[in-house]
Amino acid sequence: MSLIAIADKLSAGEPLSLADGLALFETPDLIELGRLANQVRERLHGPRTYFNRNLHINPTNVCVAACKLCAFSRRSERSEGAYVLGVDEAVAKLRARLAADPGLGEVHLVGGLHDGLPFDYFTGFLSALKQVAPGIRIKAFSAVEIFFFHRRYGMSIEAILRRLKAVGLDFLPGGGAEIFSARVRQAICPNKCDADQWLEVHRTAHRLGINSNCTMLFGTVETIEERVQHLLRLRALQAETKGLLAFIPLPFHPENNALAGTPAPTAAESLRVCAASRLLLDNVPHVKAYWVGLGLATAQMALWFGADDFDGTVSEERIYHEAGSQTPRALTPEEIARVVRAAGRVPVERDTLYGEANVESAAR
Ligand code: V47
Repeated sequence: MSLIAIADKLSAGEPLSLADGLALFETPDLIELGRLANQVRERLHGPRTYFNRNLHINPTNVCVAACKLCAFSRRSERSEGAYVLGVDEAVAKLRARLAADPGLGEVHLVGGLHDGLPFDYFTGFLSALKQVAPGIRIKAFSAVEIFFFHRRYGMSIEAILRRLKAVGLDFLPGGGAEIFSARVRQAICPNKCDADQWLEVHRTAHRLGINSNCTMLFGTVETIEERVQHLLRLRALQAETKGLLAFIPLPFHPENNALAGTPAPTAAESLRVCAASRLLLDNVPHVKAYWVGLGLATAQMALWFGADDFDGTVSEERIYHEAGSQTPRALTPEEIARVVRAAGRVPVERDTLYGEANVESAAR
């Protein structure tokens, strides 16, 4: 399948097939691939590049899953570097961030699968944060955590989501999808939910009016076909529910984890995945260049390879930095705007649901 034939399909608005996807991942013509993805990106969003003011909080790094890809998790509370954040500590972090930046719009909350905490710990966490700042949206708990709660606390996925929504959950982050192939999951994350279970959590969330993001972790042991199949499963979920707002390609970081020694994906590989994803996921509105994962330089380039979102100010990021990310741990909104403008794009501050945010301060 040539890129010319794929370009014709795209002009006709036809969804791409598995064979088309393989061709996108195999073509030597990275620039043409980027041009096609950029056409879609500009048709949907013009030159706009979205970002938000967010704060990452990871309640605990204690995790029973022991995923080989992860540098963040600790096996038990007794392991070196293990922690469980008290609700008061999380509230103090939020208050400090709000004092520094009253325009903060979102808390991004994800953590390990800790089997010794009551469900009340998590509901208490959400309601305490929401009480401090009722206007802030809480994007919390990957599908892997929701599925773990369902098993651990003996409630249906729907009941878990309803309980969390009632105390402040607004949105589900896209983590934990990794690669849906059972072969790959067995190799890199055998103890967490499988593809069907991950998809079922998002399907249920969408039915309850909770939107979500989705991700793909690339650069471990997956084949190109497994990447394309992953993207096609996300596209099928979206065709069914329309609840996904953004896709985030996540390049593997190989430091301090059990897959150390695997070479990290190059910038060219990350740009290819970004562009191919933009073209295959024709029904997902946004593609995020998560600068913490990509690195700032590659994230800038990604804005010409299909991505229209730079993620956010982040602050307090741990998962990628423990796995070797060399980016800053946070950026100010001004720094993001400068980096985006330097890439030739127009920064637009957004809220969690892609409404424009802090428009007055952006004009200054
Ligand atoms: O699920 C963990 C990945 C994810 C490593 O929804 C690793 O807006 C690379 O999902 N190398 C968590 N990746 C991050 C995530 C995310 C990030 C930003 C925005 C959003 C969103 C979601 O990070 C995990 C896993 O796939 N991860 N360890 C690693 N060593």
